[in-house]
Amino acid sequence: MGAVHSNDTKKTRTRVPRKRFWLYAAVAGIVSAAALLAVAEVIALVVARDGSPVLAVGAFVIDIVPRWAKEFAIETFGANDKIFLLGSIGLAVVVAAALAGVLQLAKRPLGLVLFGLAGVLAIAAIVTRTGATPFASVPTIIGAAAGIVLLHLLVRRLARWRDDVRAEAAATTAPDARDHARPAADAAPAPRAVGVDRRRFLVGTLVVAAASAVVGTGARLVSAATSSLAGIRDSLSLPTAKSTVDVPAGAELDIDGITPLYTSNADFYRVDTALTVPQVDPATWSLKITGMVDEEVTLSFQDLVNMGLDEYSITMTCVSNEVGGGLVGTAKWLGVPIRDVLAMAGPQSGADMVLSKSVDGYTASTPLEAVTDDNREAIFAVAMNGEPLPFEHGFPVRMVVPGLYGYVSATKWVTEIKVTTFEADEAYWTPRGYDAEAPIKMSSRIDTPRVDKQIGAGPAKIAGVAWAQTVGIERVEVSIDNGDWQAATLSTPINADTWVQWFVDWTATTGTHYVAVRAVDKAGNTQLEERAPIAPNGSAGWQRTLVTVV
Ligand SMILES: Nc1nc2c(c(=O)[nH]1)N[C@H]1C(S)=C(S)[C@@H](COP(=O)(O)O)O[C@H]1N2
Ligand SMILES: [Mo]
Repeated sequence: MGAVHSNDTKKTRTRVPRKRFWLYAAVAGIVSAAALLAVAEVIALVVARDGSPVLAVGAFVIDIVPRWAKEFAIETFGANDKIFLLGSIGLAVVVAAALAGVLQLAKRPLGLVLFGLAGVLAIAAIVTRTGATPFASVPTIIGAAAGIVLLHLLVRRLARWRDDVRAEAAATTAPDARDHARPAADAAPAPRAVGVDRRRFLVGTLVVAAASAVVGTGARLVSAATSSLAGIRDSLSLPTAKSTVDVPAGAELDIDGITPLYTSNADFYRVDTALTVPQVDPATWSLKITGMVDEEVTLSFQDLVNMGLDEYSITMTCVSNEVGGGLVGTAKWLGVPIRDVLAMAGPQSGADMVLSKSVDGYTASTPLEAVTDDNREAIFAVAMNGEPLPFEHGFPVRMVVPGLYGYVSATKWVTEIKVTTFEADEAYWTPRGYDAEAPIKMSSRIDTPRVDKQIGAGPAKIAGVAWAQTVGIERVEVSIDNGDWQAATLSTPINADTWVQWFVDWTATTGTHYVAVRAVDKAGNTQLEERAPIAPNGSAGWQRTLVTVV
């Protein structure tokens, strides 16, 4: 049985045409490339999710594909245009890998060089992407190393097999040698070596192919399932800001119970109409400037960030904030002026509003002038207090416009800005009982003492915050038990768009007291006593609080 078998295989192998080795070499190249990608996927899973060469190169190609090719793909394949693009990339990779295998067999180490070159190109695509982490290139480096080693080993086995076949052919020169090959087997070791090297190549290739398929798909599936956006957000590293907010000494008062100058992201109020927090991938996000513009503009996240980021200190306020309420917060935002983006599109005369649109369908109407004014720091924000925007606060991009309530300006997950008119377009809240335009009203708030917390008699501090965005707070005054208004001490202001902290010293006496607060802005307006409800354009009136001293 053994002899018969050996005779069979020998017959088969000696009939293998030479050209078949090129085919095997191409397969070895493809299999090694698959191993490269599989290893890179696994490493990416562990080290740097943004380091997947498959996704990074895919995104890179989508970015650089010329417009005519994109249009061709969309026209020809419609909604499947992305699949077409990715399929083209895949085909190119297969062809290049096959070529590398053939080259490696023909002219060592050209195939390895080609693999190395592909790795370098992939790494270039990865590290030049916005927000690439320092480790993003690691998966491709290790993957390329593994691919190079495997290509070397597999093609070496293939070359040995080929050499065995050649040696055998040389040893049996008679034209009918193949039919009388058996006696030669005893004399030469070549036939056995042919069998061994052939098996070693085929088994090695099969094992690598199977392992790559299992490991690679497994890693991608795990990555997709456990993904991804949280990881992407965590590993997003934004370029250094061109300018940062200067927080001078005295900008933050050290008083028990006072609101911190900057609200932490965790404590920042959240208001939106979204049932589930939208999950927007910065890699696929884009911003369109449409409507009454000279030329529509579409920006990717990378385009936006490439415009350069500056840091802004801005206090945001919700129209639903009651007097003394907590729907107000201050953050340091990293962003790009909206006016710079609008200028690229060229708003046309006659427009007086921008309608910002969110992925979740939410819309806000903002006066065009508020987002084009050189003196107002209206921004597309990408970061909040030193980290990428939290998902609840609009990741990856939101608007922040000083001096306007959030519902008419602070669109989260923003994807489109339509330049239009108040006459032609209506925002989400307009038919729901809120004004189409809504500047923030000056306000002041008492943070301490609190109505629900007794204090002891003796020296105490009454303290809080006050805001009059775009104008600035000139003075805060406190009246105790309807006494004279006394000026509070203010923290050193950051800018007109950021609230100030204030305090007055007070000697608390046992009993109950009424404390009232009001602010005066830098334009000389005094906060009015008269109360207004939150609808249709924001609450107003002085806050009065009851203090119990024991
Ligand atoms: N997409 C979207 N953006 C939105 C809203 C919304 O409902 N959907 N609400 C707005 C309102 S009313 C306010 S006050 C601010 C609140 O922003 P914050 O949740 O980050 O504090 O977001 C604004 N942006
Ligand atoms: Mo709001």
